[in-house]
Amino acid sequence: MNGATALLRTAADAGVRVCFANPGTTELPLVVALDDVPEIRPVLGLFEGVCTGAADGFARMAGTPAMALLHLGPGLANGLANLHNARRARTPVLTVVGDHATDHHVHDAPLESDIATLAAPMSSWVGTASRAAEMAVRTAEAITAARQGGPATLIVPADAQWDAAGPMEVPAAPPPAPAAYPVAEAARLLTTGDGPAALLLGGGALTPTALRAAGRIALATGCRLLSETFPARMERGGGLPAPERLPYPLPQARAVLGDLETLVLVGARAPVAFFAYPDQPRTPIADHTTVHTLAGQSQDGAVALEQLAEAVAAGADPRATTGSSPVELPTSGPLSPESIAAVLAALQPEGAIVVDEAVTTGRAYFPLAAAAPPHTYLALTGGSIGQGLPCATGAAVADPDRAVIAFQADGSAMYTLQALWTHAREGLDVTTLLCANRSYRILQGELAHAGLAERGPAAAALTDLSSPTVDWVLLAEGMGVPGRRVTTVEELVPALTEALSTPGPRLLELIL
Ligand SMILES: Cc1ncc(C[n+]2csc(CCOP(=O)(O)OP(=O)(O)O)c2C)c(N)n1
Ligand SMILES: [Mg+2]
Repeated sequence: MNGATALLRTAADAGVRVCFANPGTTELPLVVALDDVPEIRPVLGLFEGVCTGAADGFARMAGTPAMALLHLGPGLANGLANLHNARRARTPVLTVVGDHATDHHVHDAPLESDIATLAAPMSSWVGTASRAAEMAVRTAEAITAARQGGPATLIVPADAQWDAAGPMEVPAAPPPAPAAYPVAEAARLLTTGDGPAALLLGGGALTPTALRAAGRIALATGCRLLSETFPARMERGGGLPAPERLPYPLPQARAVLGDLETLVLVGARAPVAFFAYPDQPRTPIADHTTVHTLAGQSQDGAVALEQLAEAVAAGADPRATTGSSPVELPTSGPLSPESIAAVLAALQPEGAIVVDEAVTTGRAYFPLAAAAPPHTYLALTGGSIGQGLPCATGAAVADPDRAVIAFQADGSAMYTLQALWTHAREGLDVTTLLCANRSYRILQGELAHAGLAERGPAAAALTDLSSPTVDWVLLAEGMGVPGRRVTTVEELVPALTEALSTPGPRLLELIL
């Protein structure tokens, strides 16, 4: 067995099932070795940001690590923006980056660069398997690190891939230490305070079990339920308790949190302003609020919530927290964020996976979808746009029996539109709702918010996408995805119904 096979065998034994790849010459031993390790499915991405975003989407859904295979420093650099999102989501991604053979570095060949330095800010762990004999151990270390803290980057020189690896000895990963959650203090704050209190849920505290426990706590103590603005993965609908999402704009977030005496964090960080603005506070939390962390981001928020529910709500009936009326389907009218949200929330099938990178068009959707059938919601965790279509790719590979809906803004889609080709190539059941407002609408809003509404020609030019207009139907068709343009609710309802009931990828271009 050579080093490349040792890497893949170790990864397969650790549960890796897919490799989203864009390889080059320095990764060819790994490309060849994939044929010897059939447990790992190779999926070609035509841009590295597609590979890293797809690995993120796959691992968010599967819960097991996904692999991205990239070519040297430049290939990694192309994939970094979506590794950033995966790092913010703490997704277990194993990024494998080929490097020149060890004795070739001195020649400073054209593709030579400092891969470890490029990888560091977007990785929870960076390591190199310098020799074939180290390949299995380093791979196991990287996967353990990825499971604990998010993306791990393993650099593999070409000679370490092609040399013989010798016997594989992989020490078993140490079992995670049992966590103790400060339940008593949380219970005291929620039951003895006389001002308003809230739980802010994020990370692993957005599973059905966690949400039901949170619902019981809310019922028993009167606290409010809030969720992170951009959760990595959240189960929603079907009568699950529906926390209010912390709004993205700072003034609205301050309005939601402003009166709190107590804020208990479960799997979420203390919220901060997305951006700083002159003369505005940097966080939405009021000075008088006591913030208590029940479970950190790397801990099991669901377990912590169940323990807290036992402490404060032993008798509460979880069923009493459920109940929602179905979303009413609009039948006519112009396309708008509101009408699109209502059509989607009303038509999305049970078990759908909704990948939300719809930016401004998507804001109306989240509250409505609480009343939709049970589904999974995946958000843009790190704010680095160009994640939606790749994330949908990975989610669809992970869950081929579920309908994946890429709810997608136009400007963001242009960063990684090559993902559509992978949707077609792999026959993925992804319906892309492409929201064509033909602008960077959010930035136009930010300009207004900053008091710069009187835009000069430069500001107008740098936020407008209407000249020339992008033809998404042609782009989709050109990559093998059937596309259709939709301009009214009358057209959207049958088009979306058809797209969702037909297997395979579809793109609907929604003209706003
Ligand atoms: C990688 C990256 N580059 C640039 C930005 C800055 N940015 C944030 S939103 C945005 C435009 C979003 O436009 P679009 O996707 O069309 O959504 P809309 O605002 O029109 O709803 C840009 C350029 C970013 N967040 N990430
Ligand atoms: Mg736009």
